[in-house]
Amino acid sequence: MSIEFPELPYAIDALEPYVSSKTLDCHHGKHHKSYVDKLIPAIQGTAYEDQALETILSAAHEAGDTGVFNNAAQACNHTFLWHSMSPSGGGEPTAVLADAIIARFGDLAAFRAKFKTAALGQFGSGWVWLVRTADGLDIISTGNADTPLLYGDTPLLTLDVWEHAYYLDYQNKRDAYIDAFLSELINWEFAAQNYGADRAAA
Ligand code: MN3
Repeated sequence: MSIEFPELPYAIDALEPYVSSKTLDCHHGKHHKSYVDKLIPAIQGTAYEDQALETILSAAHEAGDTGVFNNAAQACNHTFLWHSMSPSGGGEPTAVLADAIIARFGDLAAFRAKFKTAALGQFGSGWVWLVRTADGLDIISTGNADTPLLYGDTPLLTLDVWEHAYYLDYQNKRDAYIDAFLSELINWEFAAQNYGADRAAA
């Protein structure tokens, strides 16, 4: 069995006051854990058992195996989310990623505005992503457990806009949660690593 419930990459209170320890305790310790806890018995003794999460979610999606897909994709999406935020986040991207942001969006303020519009515009539960496509950078939103990995895009970073991600701290003010992510938490270093890894592979 290759699937495990991962630790957070920082302390439970490290994102205070923008994401409280109460939220992280519930979001990581209960929501994320429950996706992993449901996935493990569902894949035991199946062809998925020893595969990587990314392989499982793609294969389950292809096979129309919705239960396995939802739990595998959500397990994957949440691990990616924790790394998309950092206690030393915010600020500006550097080097090649900064150039790519400017080339695609004009400037960082325009990137933030477009990301925020996408995050506010996602009706109901879902995710907003900065991705690298065949044509360059893009911002996309996906519903429920859906992930850009299904469409051949390379995720650079993501924000969870399910209500469970922000309701304890921001109630219905999704816009304030998005602003805090973009100005204080966004992990440009992680995005740059994903961008660079993709460039190296291309
Ligand atoms: Mn979530």
